[in-house]
Amino acid sequence: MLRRSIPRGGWSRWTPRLLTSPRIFCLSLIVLLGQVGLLQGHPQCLDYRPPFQPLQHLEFCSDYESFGCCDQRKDHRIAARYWDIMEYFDLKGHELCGGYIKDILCQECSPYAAHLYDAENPRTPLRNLPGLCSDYCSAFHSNCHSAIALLTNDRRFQESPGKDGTRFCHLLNLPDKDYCFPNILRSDHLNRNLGTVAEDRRGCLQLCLAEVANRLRNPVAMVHAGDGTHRFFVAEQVGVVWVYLPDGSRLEQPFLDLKSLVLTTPWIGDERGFLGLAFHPRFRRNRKFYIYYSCLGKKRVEKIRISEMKVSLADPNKADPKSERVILEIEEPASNHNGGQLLFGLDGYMYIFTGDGGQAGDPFGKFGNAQNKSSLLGKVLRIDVNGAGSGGKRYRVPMDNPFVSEPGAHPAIYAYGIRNMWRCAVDRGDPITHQGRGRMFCGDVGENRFEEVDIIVKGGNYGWRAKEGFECYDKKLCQNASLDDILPIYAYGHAVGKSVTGGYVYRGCESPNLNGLYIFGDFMSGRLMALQEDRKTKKWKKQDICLGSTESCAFPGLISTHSKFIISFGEDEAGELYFLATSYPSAYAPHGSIYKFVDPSRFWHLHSLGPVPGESQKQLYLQLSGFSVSPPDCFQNSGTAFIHLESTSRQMQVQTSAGENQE
Ligand SMILES: [Ca+2]
Ligand SMILES: [Ca+2]
Repeated sequence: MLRRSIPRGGWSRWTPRLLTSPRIFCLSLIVLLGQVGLLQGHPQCLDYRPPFQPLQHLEFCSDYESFGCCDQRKDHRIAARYWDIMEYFDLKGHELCGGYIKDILCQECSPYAAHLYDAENPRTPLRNLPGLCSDYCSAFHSNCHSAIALLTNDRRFQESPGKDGTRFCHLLNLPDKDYCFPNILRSDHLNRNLGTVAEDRRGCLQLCLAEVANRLRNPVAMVHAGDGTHRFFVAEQVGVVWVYLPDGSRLEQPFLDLKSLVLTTPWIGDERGFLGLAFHPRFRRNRKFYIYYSCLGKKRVEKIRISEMKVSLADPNKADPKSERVILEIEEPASNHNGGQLLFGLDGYMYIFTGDGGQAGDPFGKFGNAQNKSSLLGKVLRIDVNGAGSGGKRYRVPMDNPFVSEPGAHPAIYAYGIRNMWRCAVDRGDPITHQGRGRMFCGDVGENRFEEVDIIVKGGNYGWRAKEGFECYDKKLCQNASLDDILPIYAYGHAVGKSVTGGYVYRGCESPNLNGLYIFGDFMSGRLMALQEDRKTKKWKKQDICLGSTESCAFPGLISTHSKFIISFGEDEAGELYFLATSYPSAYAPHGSIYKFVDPSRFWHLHSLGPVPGESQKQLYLQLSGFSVSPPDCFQNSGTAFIHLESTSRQMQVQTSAGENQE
């Protein structure tokens, strides 16, 4: 099958024929990519950048010209390598192996190259062959094992016995079966159950949803100003913030448009962009709010920037575009892991959650950024925005920050050992007892095995890169006795989901059964989950959230499915809980929606309250679904909800914690 020294020109006549079978294969790949590949989240290139659309047509790896990791130059390089290899083949070999070799070489252009070549796992060297699924690998090996020596210099592959592909395919095996080639293109099992939890297991929390907004471009944050207006502000990754009024309508003009400053691309997997927004605790008085976004600095250095802005004096629904005052900028060594959460604690200080800087395995410096207290990356920072610091700093470091007197440590650090916390929230506390008030919950996205949920405490070391979830990641650092890290309250493996999105502890008054549950999700799998604390054992128990498995979700206005990719969670001023998701996670694609959680069981609570016959029962339910109950009707702190009954013109007072008392 192999032969030597075939003049290159001789192959041109073969080209049409020998590409016939690969062409069919390629066509099916294109179809698959169109249907599924783009819907899979978290694609990444070998350089940790998001995949992109090449500016010019790709002649060789043309399957990846609409979305992938190769430009024309790289495509030419791969084509040249292909032809070099094919010079060793005769006609039969060409027909048998041409397609395989092309497929394998072109995986560098796959939008999932980082997964296929194991770049995501720095404990293993970068593969020089992509991860192949076992069936495909066996077929390749049995037909074309002589090609292996031409594709790689790695001696382990060459030493594998000629006829038996088991060892070879074992070496090419990827621990995550979703990511091997060609499964990566067909892996639609997550998409198929778009947002619905497939299993309705016992103990599954049954909730319904109401879609309150849609057509948003990767909505990353939904926050309220805490000013009593019950407006909410929704930020899109591209850098636009919209105002929604309590009646659910959106103002035509954006609150803020920073598109020209914000660094992002339309490519799925781009973690850069407008990432966070928080209002000053005294916003009503000082009109200040804070933003967190990616931008380009001098010499095209990528940075994250945290700025203060003010709302316009003339229009409370518009930011003053000239008011930006940069508080902090941090250089980003890679385009992934840029953190993005901003929030104010009950202490009035601003908390900033940065990522570890990027690439994989926190490779920077001697032991990574997250464990390095001289770096601001991989940290929770705490600053006082109400004062100026030394050296022209536009913030003050609180005197009781944990590392202010540690030599070499940055005084703004509040907690460390963080990989890439994506979405954190402060617990408002139980509406009556105030239990839990002030706790800060975060989801910390894992490397390639575990996703975790943490409660942030002052001075805490959250373990990364020594640990991922409860397990050691960097063995040497992990065994260091001085690590003294804080374990997550909950962690889950990648069979459940591959990118945690932190949520909120529910403290609203419309769904009293949810009080105290920490509700969060997974960006990749679209799963919604809840954690409940056992206050005796201090352990947190997970419950899955099932949607639409009760008849209640059939009420008009309620739904039981959602777009898959859960980007963020949000709370309105009254404490009702929402999440933000999209069916196509590109910063420019207007496929994002906001969903409100509705607990259908509260219907039964109220049903038991008294005589609400027939049709008015439904009316009552609909009102409770949040459509007619305007937030000011719900007095969070008094522990009671006043619900106006349209059908009976009667006021009801319901105790929020149990729903047993009434007036
Ligand atoms: Ca980064
Ligand atoms: Ca951790």
